[in-house]
Amino acid sequence: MSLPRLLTLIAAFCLTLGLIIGLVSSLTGLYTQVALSASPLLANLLILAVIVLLGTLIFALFYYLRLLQSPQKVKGKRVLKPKIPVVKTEAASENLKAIRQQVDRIQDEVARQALLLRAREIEASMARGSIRIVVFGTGSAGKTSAVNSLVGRMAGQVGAPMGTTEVGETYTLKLKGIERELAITDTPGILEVGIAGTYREELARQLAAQADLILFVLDGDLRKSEYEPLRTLAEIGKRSIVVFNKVDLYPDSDRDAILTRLRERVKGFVSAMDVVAISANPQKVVLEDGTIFQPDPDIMPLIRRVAAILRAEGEDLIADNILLQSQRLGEQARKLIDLQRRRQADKVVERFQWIGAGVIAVTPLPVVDLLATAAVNAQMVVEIAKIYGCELTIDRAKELAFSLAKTLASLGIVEGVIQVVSRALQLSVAGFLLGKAIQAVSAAYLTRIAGKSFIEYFRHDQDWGDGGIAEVVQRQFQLNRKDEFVKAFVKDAIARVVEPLNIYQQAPEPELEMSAEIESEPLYQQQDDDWETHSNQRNDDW
Ligand SMILES: Nc1nc2c(ncn2[C@@H]2O[C@H](COP(=O)(O)OP(=O)(O)O)[C@@H](O)[C@H]2O)c(=O)[nH]1
Ligand SMILES: [Mg+2]
Repeated sequence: MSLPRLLTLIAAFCLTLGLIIGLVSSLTGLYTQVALSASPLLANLLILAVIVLLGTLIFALFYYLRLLQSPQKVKGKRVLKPKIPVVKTEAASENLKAIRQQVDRIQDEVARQALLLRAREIEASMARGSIRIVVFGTGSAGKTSAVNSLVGRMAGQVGAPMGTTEVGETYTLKLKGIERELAITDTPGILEVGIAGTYREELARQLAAQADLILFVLDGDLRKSEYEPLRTLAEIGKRSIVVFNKVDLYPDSDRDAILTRLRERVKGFVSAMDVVAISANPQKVVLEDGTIFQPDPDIMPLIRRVAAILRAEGEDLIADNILLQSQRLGEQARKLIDLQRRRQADKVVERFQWIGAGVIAVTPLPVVDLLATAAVNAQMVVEIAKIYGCELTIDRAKELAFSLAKTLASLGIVEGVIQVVSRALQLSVAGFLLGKAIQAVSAAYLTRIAGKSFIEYFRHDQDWGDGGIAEVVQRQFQLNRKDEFVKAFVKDAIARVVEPLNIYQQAPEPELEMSAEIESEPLYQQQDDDWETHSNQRNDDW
């Protein structure tokens, strides 16, 4: 506390004390005088009255002081400007900031621009602050009619054939008691025939996914094709009002029965209150005297429900939606980056698989288990890691490569690969080259499995997941052993590895004869035996 403030406090305290002492002494004097001149009872009453008066004065003083200090609090909630919940919008802003940073890493220019555009749109809607209502539902259910009635003028063309509304059209309107402006978007319907309809349906779905509030228009009982999108929208966190339109076509009892059934069907994701019945553009009726009468639209149940929801939850709906949009965009950016990285990493794996095959082709290995070690190249691990933004030392890469090679051997995958490859090669490779070719192509295949496993590892922030390294490697082996893939792979391998071997075999160089000796043994059979002993031994080690 500052010195002047302390001095003021002391002075105020002394003054108050002086006043109290003065007051008490004058009250005592007064009391004595009245008690002596009149009666002691009267003196007591007088003192009581003075004390009550003083108490009231002090209470009034404190009350007004408080009023002066916090005028907003006392005036009540109504005077406060509507404010979007801060935490959610801040989270959304953080997401958008992170997205901008991620976007820089996306090489595909078109995808990058699309993401940036969407981020700007989200920011703009954050700044604008209007509530976005999207009218969605089956074609010809009466979406455009509902929008027209809501907007109070002929905002769009209303017609019987499906597909009148080409693109999402937006109108702005104000509702009594709602401060924010409402932007209401009419969409093309779902369930339209033909390709153009499918495109429009996709557009409608996108618009619905961006809404703060959805008016899901039906013209009867809920069909399966309507149920699915309605539930999906609820699952992604969208608030929907189910609007049962064209009720003028039904007798009251049927209308009530349909309404009850609708509420029953959407139970669990749309509350009963949010299912309303309207007639947006009722049919003309011919009266008994032959005159034609056009009934007025009846959309009050819808207006009342929209107003009630927006009053109670409008701010939350906006904030939730902005957060959801930014999260979805973030997800999209992450997927794009993942796809891009995976393509780059696949290229690395492909390069190393043929390098490995080439090396083994000219120098086959005497022991089959060594194949795994030879196939998992530490340099490949370093390069994949780099694509995923991790700088690995070559020693760490060697460690990782070794543990993966050990896993390949211990799980029987080396043997499995040799079987797959030899079956595929037997038909197309000449007998004397078969052993060499099997080893070379198997090395390529093992490199591929190892590489793909490392991609999974780095994709998940250097984590092998709950099942550990073994599960990842097994899965990659299973994924890569599909018939069509093996055929294509072996065909490629023959062109890249075996055919050059053939040419080379026709003009052998003296120093390479050693490897020919190894190869002359029935390599595949022998490797089978080797595998048994080695794998058993390894299983014990683990
Ligand atoms: N009887 C009746 N017909 C309606 C009602 N609302 C719309 N319609 C008719 O349904 C057809 C399709 O309406 P429209 O608003 O274009 O449907 P949208 O394709 O969902 O936009 C038109 O012929 C409308 O006149 C209604 O409340 N009652
Ligand atoms: Mg329409």
